[in-house]
Amino acid sequence: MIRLKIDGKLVVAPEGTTILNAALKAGIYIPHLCYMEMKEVGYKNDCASCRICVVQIKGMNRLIPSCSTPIKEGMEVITNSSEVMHKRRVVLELMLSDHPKDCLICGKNGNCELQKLAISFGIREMRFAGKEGKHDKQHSISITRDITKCIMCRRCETMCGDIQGCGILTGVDRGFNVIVNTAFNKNLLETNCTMCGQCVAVCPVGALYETDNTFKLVEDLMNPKKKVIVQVAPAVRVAIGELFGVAPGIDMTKKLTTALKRLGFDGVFDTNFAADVTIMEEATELKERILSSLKGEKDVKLPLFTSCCPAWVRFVELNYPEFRDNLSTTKSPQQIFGALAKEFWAKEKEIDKKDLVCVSIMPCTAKKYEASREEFVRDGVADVDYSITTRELGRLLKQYNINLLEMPEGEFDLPLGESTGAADIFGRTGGVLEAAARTLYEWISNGKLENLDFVPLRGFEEVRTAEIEVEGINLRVAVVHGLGAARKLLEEIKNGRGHFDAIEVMACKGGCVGGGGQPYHHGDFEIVKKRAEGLQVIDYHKELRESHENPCVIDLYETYLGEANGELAHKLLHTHYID
Ligand code: HC0
Ligand code: SF4
Repeated sequence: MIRLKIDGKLVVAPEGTTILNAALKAGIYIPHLCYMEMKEVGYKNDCASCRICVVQIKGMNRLIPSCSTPIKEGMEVITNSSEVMHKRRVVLELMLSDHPKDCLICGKNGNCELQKLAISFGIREMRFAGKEGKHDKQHSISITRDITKCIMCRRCETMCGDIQGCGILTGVDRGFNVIVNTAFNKNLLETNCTMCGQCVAVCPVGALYETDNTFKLVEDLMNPKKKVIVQVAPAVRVAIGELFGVAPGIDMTKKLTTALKRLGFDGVFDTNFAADVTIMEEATELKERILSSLKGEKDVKLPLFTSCCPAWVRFVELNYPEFRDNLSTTKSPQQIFGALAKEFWAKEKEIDKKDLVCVSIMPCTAKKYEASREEFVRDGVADVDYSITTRELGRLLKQYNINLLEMPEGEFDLPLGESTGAADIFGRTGGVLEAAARTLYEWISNGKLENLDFVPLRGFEEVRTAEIEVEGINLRVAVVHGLGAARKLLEEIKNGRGHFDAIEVMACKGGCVGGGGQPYHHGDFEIVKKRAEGLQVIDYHKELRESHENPCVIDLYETYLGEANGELAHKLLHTHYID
């Protein structure tokens, strides 16, 4: 352990700790901008490019960045001398000198870390004349890039390269023109970008943000010719409260249903219902593939990969086409919901599906892209018309002066609002596979599973594996979160190492609870963990915790769909993947 003084306070911290971390741990705040670290998931951006975190060391005649300087025995650090304050301010003013000043219409207005620094430093005049870069805004279906706003903190580059293994974003150019960009300034959709939005989640400024669909939604809601219905993803319910001052992980489902009804939706439904349907289809698919393989049939595609994460699907399509047929053909719950709403619910309600607008609220930016894929358009009608993120919903509720906290408790509409605990855990890493395992175990054994908790599949290790024995069959399964980790596992499998029957992959660390559309966590992964725990608590408290026990799902198959993976189910609930 190293002993040092920071602002006269004795601080003890392990060797290798940076001054910044030692200070933060000791409750001494040093402002910083580019630095971000999430130890639990191996994310560390410490390029020391912004220099906001400079401090003075007694006996040294220059200021040093605290984020990249390790502590030393006997060191005396001063974080708030006049010299430090002066230099920090100059650094900030220089940074602002070439930064656009259109804060009012910026995608990060109110959430911008640079804006917060400018507020705290009381900057009122621009003393230096910088040269603002000239780059047009670049829109994609999921993410908008306003790279003139880039401050070269490189957080997105570290996220995309080190954690997601995608390497789409990198520093280019020199001087005032330096920015993080795609190769040849291509639109993200023209690159191998997966739309995961993890770069958005860490961008401190408005260089990256979700493409906003809220105004489109307002227009649809006031159009008397349209019926507008909404579905809510599992991970949204344990995060939306944060935008209203509630702790992460608190279940806001009941208040949220009322809030959505007050927005004026004609039906307020649950993606969870469709998640239970997904398990019916995906578990059937897995069972069929395993039984075929046991019979010695050739060309059975195992391991089966879950396919509900659209960023993961796009990652496989673009980077590992040889594994494309390993992806489950079952549509994601978002898309299954849309297909059922437009074909089944619309018919029941005698609504022309062309007049029905199906909106989803997702923790994810890639879901916007998924909704737009042409594979999910039938007779010129999309399953899901568009998606908005948790953050967009928070803004919309505030616009409508709907205080989530003051809402009386309500319920989802039926039948597309009924769900089991298995569906809730979809929103955390390992949940889809655990939900599938619960159902598959009972289907193969024809018995009742005593313990529904597949604990080895839980937690936040990069890869978790388990063997599940049922009726003499040994199922080997794995769970991965983060696309970089998935890439490593795929390479292992390609090289003949790692034999599995089923693998769940979620692109974002922690699963959907850590999605690129969730309230900003500002590098605090504990927030993501709390949301995951929140979903687990909901699962524990549900009366039914297995998808195949959902009474509305059972009824749907009996009265409308027929067999799981049967003719109609296949037509509506399955898809194919692109070369
Ligand atoms: Fe997810 Fe989903 S669990 S991907 O993270 O499978 O976005 O929450 O809605 O579709 O259900 C996201 C979350 C979903 C889907 C579900 C799956
Ligand atoms: Fe990289 Fe994901 Fe951002 Fe695309 S969305 S640039 S894959 S981090």
